[in-house]
Amino acid sequence: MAHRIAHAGLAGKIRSASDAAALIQDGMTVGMSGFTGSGYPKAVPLALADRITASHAAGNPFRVKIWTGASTGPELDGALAKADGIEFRLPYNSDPYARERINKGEMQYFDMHLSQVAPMAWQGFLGELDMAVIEVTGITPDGELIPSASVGNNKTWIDRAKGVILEVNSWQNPALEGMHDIYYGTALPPHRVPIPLVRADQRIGQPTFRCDPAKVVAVVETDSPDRNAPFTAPDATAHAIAGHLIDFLTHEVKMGRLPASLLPLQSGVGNIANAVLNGLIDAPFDNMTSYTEVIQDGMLDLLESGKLRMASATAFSLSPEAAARLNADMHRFRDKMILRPQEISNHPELVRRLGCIAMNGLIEADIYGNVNSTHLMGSRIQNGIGGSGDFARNAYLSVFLTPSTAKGGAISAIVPHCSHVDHITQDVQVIVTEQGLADLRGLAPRQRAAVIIANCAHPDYRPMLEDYYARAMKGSFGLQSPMLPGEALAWHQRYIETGTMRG
Ligand code: 0RQ
Repeated sequence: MAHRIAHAGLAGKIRSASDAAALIQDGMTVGMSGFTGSGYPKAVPLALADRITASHAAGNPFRVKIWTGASTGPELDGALAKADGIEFRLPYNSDPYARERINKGEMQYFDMHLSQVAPMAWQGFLGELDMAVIEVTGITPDGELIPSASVGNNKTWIDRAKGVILEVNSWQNPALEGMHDIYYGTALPPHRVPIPLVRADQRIGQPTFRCDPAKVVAVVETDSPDRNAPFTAPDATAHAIAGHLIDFLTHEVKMGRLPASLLPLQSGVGNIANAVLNGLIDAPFDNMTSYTEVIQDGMLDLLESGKLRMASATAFSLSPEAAARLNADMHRFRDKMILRPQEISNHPELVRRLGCIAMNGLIEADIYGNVNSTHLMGSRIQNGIGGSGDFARNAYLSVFLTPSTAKGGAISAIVPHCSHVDHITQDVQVIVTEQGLADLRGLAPRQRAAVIIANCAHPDYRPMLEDYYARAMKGSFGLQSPMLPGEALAWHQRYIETGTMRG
């Protein structure tokens, strides 16, 4: 391991995980690395959770505020939430224990656009950052840090925190060195300047994080895998959704509205996004690029097929098999991948300039094309907005993908009115379900309603939506976006009371 820590001063700061965790006090704000289950610290959060559990048992409350890049893993969010050690968390969570605490009202959760986290941390109103806990692949002889399998907000946490704890994880492949592009040119207004990136494959920064060695309070050696959740194989629904979208993209190329290599792809996480990427292997597009948040299995397959020329992201989000494949062939993949800070991978200026094709999942869409990505029945958080807002609003083409029903058909994903809105109708251009695709570009609300109900709703729910819409046309206060307020949300109330949205 010693060769991973090539800086003599920092090698002298090696401590055990529990000694490092002892430097974190009750009430502190801690910025941790980690993005979609990769590159998060594994040993210090576990040791901290043990300490918190012991402290609670002794009658001394102990809770910290946690900032991350996005979701992490069971050793971080899971362990700390189980220990009831998180008072406040930002920006994106998908851990089931933390989700439960949030929905029971036991944890404050500030769900933010991922591109805005670093700038807001610099603006200062989030408060001071007491400690950064960052996983790295190694430390160079001059004390610079070789990033791990995610970049996230690490640059900002290292710069802002009063103290830094480093976890040097020898499980991460040393050949990751050179894959990252850390841009140091961001500033707050009035000093902000254009970000000089005009192509998805461009490098504008340096491969390492700068870090003042004097700020490092402990270095912990680890050898632990990332979370790497497996993907389930795409089912018939996912294949149908992918098929509709690929037909649409093919048509757009034919009409001259997209180039034959498409435009840089942004793909959300989950099985449907993965099915779309797999479908693109056999689609008639070559020389594609991606400018996205995470590189998942499907993206790796696309790279291997030669159809995708390069992928730019802020993190990996791979199954164990894909992680092993990447690790075994890192040298070959490294030249085709760039990992950047999330304020750059998700930057609205860059998403708009590059003209990304955004493809994200949803919880529900209403008949006018507003989209709810986050709250079940309007109040229960599932994960968070993640990067979907950064991309949807600024994309060249903003697509949302979903099965037409959830919970075995008891819930329609197409509803009269979203119970919570993350993406307003202006940010939603295409909705795809296994039933079909609604191209909403250029359509006014009543035109959108007709296309969404006809093309996207499940046949079990289509008559109910048609009936509602016909009555709304008669009883609505105005006819720009016809609505019967009480009845619209009664769909959700019916599910809460009876377990089904069916009438
Ligand atoms: O819950 O497992 O308890 O049954 O929601 O749904 O079907 O597993 O779908 O994994 O594609 O996630 C929007 C959550 C979809 C995701 C969302 C229930 C359903 C299940 C999950 P159960 P599925 P997916 C860049 C992009 C926001 C962040 C984002 C997401 C659970 O895509 O988090 O886009 N997006 N980031 O049963 C009630 C409905 C429901 C419903 C689904 N209508 N009503 N429950 N569910 N629809 C990536 C990052 O930012 C990192």
